[in-house]
Amino acid sequence: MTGRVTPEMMRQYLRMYLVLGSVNCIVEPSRVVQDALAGGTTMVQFREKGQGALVGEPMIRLARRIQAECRQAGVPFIVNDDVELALKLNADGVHIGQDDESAASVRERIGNRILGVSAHSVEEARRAILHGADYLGIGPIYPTRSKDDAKAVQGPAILREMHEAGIHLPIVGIGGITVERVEEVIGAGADGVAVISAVTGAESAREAVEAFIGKIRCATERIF
Ligand code: 3NM
Repeated sequence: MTGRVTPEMMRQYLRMYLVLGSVNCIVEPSRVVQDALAGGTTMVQFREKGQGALVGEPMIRLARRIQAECRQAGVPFIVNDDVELALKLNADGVHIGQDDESAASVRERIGNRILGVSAHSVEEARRAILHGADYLGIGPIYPTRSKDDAKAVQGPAILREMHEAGIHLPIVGIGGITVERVEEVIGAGADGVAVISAVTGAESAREAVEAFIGKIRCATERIF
């Protein structure tokens, strides 16, 4: 990437954002990614966390396989938390939470790569914007079983609250999002949905993503 991603481009990438690591998958994770990309996934985050997560070389090998799938599909590959890994792999971006290194310091280290920051309040969102975030991840919108240390469920109202507070950075909703909930999440102001289990736990990741894309398209057409 030559310059920083534009907000318009970022909103496109956020439409159907697949987040995953090996603990979320029953089959080979890069296979899930391949299927999900065939279904139209617009961005992928490698999030190797939780009990039984890979570390060291096996973790790096998996990251490379997933990255290769993303490259082939022309879809950005984002690394969760691990700035070292993102730089080592020349990933397209990094996603960080509030407990990780400060967004400003990550921005300095990653240059023009995409920077996503999880925010749970207007104050956290404002700080992330000041520190150079390209997008905000807001959640958990609904109850989730995919994150052990998830904060209290916020409901779609938090997305509306962000807009009303003048937060205009691209936003993705996360946490418990299913196809049935897409309309509510986009309707409340998210540019897209970030999903783990509704895709990784589906019998066909491709069909699951296709169903999401169909709903996202309908929901966004209604708004824009
Ligand atoms: N972050 P699922 S919720 C990775 O609230 C993650 O910031 C969250 O998984 C947050 O789609 C979450 O299976 C898990 O609910 C999302």
